[in-house]
Amino acid sequence: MRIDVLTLFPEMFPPVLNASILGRALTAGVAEVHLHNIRDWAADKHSVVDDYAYGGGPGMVMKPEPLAAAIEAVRGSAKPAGQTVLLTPQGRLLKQPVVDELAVEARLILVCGHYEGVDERIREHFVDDEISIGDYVLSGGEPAAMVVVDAVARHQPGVLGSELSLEEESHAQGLLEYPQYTRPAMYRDLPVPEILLSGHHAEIAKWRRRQSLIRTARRRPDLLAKAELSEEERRIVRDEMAAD
Ligand code: 4G0
Repeated sequence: MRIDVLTLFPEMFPPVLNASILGRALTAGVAEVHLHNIRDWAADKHSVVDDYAYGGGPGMVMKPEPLAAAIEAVRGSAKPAGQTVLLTPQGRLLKQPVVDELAVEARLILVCGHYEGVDERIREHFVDDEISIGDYVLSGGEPAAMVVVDAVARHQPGVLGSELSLEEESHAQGLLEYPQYTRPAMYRDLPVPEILLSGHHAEIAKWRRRQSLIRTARRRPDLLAKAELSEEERRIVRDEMAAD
């Protein structure tokens, strides 16, 4: 997969993209990220990319010409063009199904807005999709674009965790993860739950499933509406919700 990022701050990306599992995946060539400075497509000698809002009001708006030129140039540089996605608090919320949808594309163009927003004509005529990483406003779309790159790269074959079986995926579908422990078995006066040291794999799997259910009931009861649970699992959830 190839991801092109259009931004006024390309220098923000390498420290994040080169770190951790994402860095390893990109170095291994699992995906390519190409960074482009929108300012390079500004027409005037001062490289102006923003202007006052028609109708007045506080803050600046990103001008259409540099953004349109950047999108068209980057679209032309590889085929097929792929989806052009604007990161904006007004977009559809990024959830795992949205990540799965983006991850199958051969190409993505991520557009990072700044100032108070982007000229509406760009949104209407040059952008295919608008995505928000959550209901809050950032000073720019860059952190949101990094979130999309990370989430999408995790799905590429060869990245740690991407080979989870359909069986494992659908089992954990829509529930929070169970608690994890590693050595030492006793840290200060805090033991690891005994069951995890027992070697009884079936019992461990049961315990983990129960922990996932309890956690989800406590922290994200909204997720339970969509989860596929057995009668026994529904009972565990009901008991946990009643225990206040
Ligand atoms: C476009 C994304 C870009 C429009 C971007 C702001 C939060 C997110 C930006 C605006 C962003 C997110 C209309 C304020 C840049 N902030 N939640 N800031 N407006 O994904």
